[in-house]
Amino acid sequence: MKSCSNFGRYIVVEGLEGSGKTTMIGFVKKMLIKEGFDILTVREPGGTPISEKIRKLIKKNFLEEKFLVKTELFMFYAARIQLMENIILPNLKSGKWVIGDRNFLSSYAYQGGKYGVKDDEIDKINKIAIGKFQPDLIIYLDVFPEIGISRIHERKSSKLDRIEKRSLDFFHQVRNRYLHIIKNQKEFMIIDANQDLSSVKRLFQHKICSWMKRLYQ
Ligand code: T5A
Repeated sequence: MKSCSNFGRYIVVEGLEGSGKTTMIGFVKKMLIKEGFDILTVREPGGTPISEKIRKLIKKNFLEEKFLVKTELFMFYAARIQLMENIILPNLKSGKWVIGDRNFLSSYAYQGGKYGVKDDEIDKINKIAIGKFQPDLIIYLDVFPEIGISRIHERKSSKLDRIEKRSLDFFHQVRNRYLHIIKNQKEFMIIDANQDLSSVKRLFQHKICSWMKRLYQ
């Protein structure tokens, strides 16, 4: 893919709830548009009519039936396939830059681990869904679950979705998974997102700019 010089670039931002992904993506989108880039932003799960329907279903609280982790995994991947095939890949092919709020690393972090699906099983699904496709850059916003979740509480007060209602232990496990699996990615950066908003923005801008300088050297 990278051998085709007219392809766009795909940057993925990952992190726990309240790590500031959406905020940082909005910020960097504005910054890159000012620099003359054609930017598309997408979120997962979501971004197409079918994927948005799957998103609603995944977030809904079901009292009458247990939501199994394997079901979740397949639903996230179903939404991802729709988004990749119908939106992300065509836009990259036309030269646009795409910034994604989450991608496959979220599945490894949230649906994998001790109580989830084994990594080698996720690998198989991942291969069927997206093959060898890799983002050009993954930025992980590292926040302590206590801080991230308290930001979400402040924002939404009482209305938390099914996943946000999980225990702090669950989010600690997700954070540990992220910190472990990100190191196997080709091009990644970790940003300390526990700091105040303007400090995180400064760090984010600095990291993106230094990556872009390397890209165009
Ligand atoms: N999921 C997703 C899986 O389990 N597996 C998968 O494969 C995929 C793709 C998605 C859910 O699905 C799960 C993970 C999630 O539980 P979502 O609603 O899209 O659900 O949730 P998130 O992606 O986590 O989005 P959030 O909006 O919850 O978090 P963000 O985007 O990281 O945070 P943001 O930018 O919206 O900020 C939250 C609040 O914090 C403030 C912001 O102003 C905002 O109010 N804030 C800060 N405040 C102080 N200091 C800072 N540095 C701040 N940064 C942000």
